[in-house]
Amino acid sequence: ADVSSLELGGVALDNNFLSDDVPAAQPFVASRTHRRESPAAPPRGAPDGPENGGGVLAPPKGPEELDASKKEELYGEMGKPVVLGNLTADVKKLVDEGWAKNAFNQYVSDLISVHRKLPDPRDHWCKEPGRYRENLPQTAVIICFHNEAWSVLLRTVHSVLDRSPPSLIKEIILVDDFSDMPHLKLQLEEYFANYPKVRIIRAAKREGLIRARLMGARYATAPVLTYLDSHCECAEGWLEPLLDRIARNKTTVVCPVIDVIDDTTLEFHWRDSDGVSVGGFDWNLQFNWHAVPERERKRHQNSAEPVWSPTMAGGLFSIDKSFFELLGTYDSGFDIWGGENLELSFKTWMCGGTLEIVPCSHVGHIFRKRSPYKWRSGVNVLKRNSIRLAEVWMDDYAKYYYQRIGKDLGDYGDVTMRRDLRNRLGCKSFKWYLDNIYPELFVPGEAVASGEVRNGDSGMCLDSEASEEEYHKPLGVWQCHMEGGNQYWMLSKTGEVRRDEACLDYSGQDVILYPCHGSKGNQYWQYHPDTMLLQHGSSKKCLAITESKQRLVMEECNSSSLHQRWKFENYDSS
Ligand code: LR7
Ligand code: MN
Repeated sequence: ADVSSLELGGVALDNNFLSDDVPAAQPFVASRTHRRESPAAPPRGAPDGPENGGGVLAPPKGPEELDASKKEELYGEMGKPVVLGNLTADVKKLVDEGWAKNAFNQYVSDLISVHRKLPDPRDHWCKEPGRYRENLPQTAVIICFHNEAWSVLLRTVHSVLDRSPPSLIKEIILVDDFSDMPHLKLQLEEYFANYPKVRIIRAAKREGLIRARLMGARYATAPVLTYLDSHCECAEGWLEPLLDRIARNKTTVVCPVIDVIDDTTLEFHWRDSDGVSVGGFDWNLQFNWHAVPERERKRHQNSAEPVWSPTMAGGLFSIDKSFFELLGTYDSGFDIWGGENLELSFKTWMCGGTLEIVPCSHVGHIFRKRSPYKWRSGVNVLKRNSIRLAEVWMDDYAKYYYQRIGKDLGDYGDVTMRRDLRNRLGCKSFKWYLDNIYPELFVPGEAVASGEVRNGDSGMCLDSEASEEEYHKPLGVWQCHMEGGNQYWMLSKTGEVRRDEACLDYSGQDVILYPCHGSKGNQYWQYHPDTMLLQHGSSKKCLAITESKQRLVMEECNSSSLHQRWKFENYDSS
């Protein structure tokens, strides 16, 4: 059915966002001779039932290609890693192709049963009698995909069917976001023909993840929506603790603990309740994980109890359908991927709901290092989505994001209807959200100085990605570009020069980036706006650029040296 012309979330879809690089629709034929064979069809007469065994893919080459010790077992059972031994050139080619298409090891996934068993990652607390309500609401499980690998998609669906009480699954809605991989065409309908709960919906053009999710919601008849990415594995007992929270309060939005499925070996790594993280974000509007803060730990007796989380990762969550609708679902002006997780997080909290991570619920997800599919050319989709988010939900705090992206907002479309929605719902302010829900976040407004940090007359600026990979490495310099990003720094009231969680740190060698610790010491800097010296607290030395202007050094302070002069883009002298 062509549902792409529907109005979603009250906002008509525009058709002009498609650009030429989006793959053209393939003729509707399933290629039977395609090398990646599909797993055996499920035994007839066992619809939706957890069948035993079966479903192991015939590997493209015999298992003699693999590590001999693996021959006897079923690959990857109980979440164990599959390690490929020495490969022939032919198999290596297949492995490489799998990586190229999916950005994970598809070859290894194809060796593993689509019904593989996983270890039970739950805390005892989760299994105590009477822990969950008797009458839990049913859910629709919505799985959107764009060109997902066959075995991975099937394993996602089977993990839902095999490890959820059948009475709680009303339907599983697979939303194909205009894939062109042949196995995702006819074969998918055929495969699920005997699974009455599984419905397949196809977008008539590439909608992107966010509008695909909205399509799925349109078709759902259950009172609760549960979203999963298309490369997940639900662990034993994952669903009941999620639905229980919603049964108790419809405005609670819940996320499972997201366990890591290794992209190379497909090993399932689960973390116990003590290792649970909550979601946050930084002023690039990027999602990040944090340890459960002290104030939140104190609210609980047991680490398996649901914890409040400022944000969600985005892909895996359950929400009451009517609450989702009340919140205006997603901004359907969001394209492809990104930003929607923060949108839903902010408005859940700001408009009267609660966002939780539920440690009793575990779902594995294959984390990838790159995105294997095509994005729109010529538009920075993520930036555009984030600007829409900031414009509607972040009030005056939007400016801190804009400082990061160089202040050029470009065309982000019309957000009037989203603002109307917020007003209609009478949601709280972003300041309220920061003060009450995410007090750990460093707010740039509390900074004494911010922006680029420009050296004397060299045209060079302090520059680093400031990601975790950059920690412990010397801080770099680069030509000033006035676009924020890697050149955006803040000087905090307590004397840190920082970006998000990374602080300039000097312990006698190089000036490096190090996680901010808040106890001054090697991270304490004094800026003298009159002389423009940036002086290190404990060593009393000053930051300087080398003669060659390629590196930073610490020198005895000398206010007449241009090499030691640093100008913060914005300095608040008050
Ligand atoms: O155009 C697209 N259409 C789609 O249907 C692009 C993607 N998709 C599908 C895709 O097949 C996949 O199932 O959307 C899903 C998410 O895309 P991924 O898996 O390529 O990205 P990701 O795992 O990095 O996505 C995380 O961030 C996204 C931001 O928009 C979404 O919120 C994802 O759901 C989210 N995934 C998770 O939260 C799982 C944990 C990752 C973390 C942290
Ligand atoms: Mn994903």
